[in-house]
Amino acid sequence: MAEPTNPRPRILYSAAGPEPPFPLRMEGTVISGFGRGSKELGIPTANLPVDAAATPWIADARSGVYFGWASLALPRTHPDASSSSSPPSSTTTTTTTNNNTDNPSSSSSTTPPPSFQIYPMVMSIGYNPFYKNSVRSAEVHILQAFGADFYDAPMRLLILGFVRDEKDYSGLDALVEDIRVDCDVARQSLAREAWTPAEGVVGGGSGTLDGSWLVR
Ligand code: ADP
Ligand code: RBF
Ligand code: MG
Repeated sequence: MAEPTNPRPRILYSAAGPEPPFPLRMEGTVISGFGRGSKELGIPTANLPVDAAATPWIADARSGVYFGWASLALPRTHPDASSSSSPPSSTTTTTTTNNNTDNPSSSSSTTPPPSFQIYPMVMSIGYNPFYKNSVRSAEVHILQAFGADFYDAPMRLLILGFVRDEKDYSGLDALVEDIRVDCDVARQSLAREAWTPAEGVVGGGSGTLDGSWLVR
């Protein structure tokens, strides 16, 4: 394919920041999806349960592609887990055996829960017409490579905008090509100051968006 083909705009909405009804929030634990090999296509998607009791707005939400920020509380053993909030444990075991005397906030041997880290994301909410699903799914592609899976991790989403309606395609290549463009749209739209959280974004970058709910 020699032509630059896809004429879709890469930056959506005003530089001034998200517009109502956004931001929308969603949270849950990462579950197994349909097992269709999204990972092999280079677009793994972390699935969340679609639960109108926990996420009231979702029942009326337009099906389609959205973008925003995801936060993950990765277990300490995960290769991409944050190291800033806790000292390395495996290399400092020479003289101490599980004592917490240097940590006044910890009264037992339990370690504090992992902290949330923020990543840019693009997601689909809908029936995936290419696969003709009968139940609605919510799946999030985080715009970063991970060293390991993170099933069962707590995930929060701050959804900031709508990209497009979901579509059917004549083949998998066309679907994947459109998702690649969605990723580009998300990345470029989120890169602006008013669209970037003030704190907690993995790999740096900070803006003026209130992303405090993602990390608390
Ligand atoms: P499933 O059908 O179980 O959702 P996928 O092929 O969509 O399988 O892979 C999803 C899993 O891949 C996620 O649950 C997560 O553990 C892992 N994963 C690794 N990298 C990413 C990423 N960048 N975005 C989303 N999930 C990722
Ligand atoms: N599935 C569809 O059937 N139609 C779509 O338009 C569509 N768009 C998607 C956009 C994004 C950003 C993502 C992450 C997924 C999308 N999907 C869509 C879901 C896709 O079919 C699913 O992730 C498959 O598992 C990919 O193999
Ligand atoms: Mg998935």
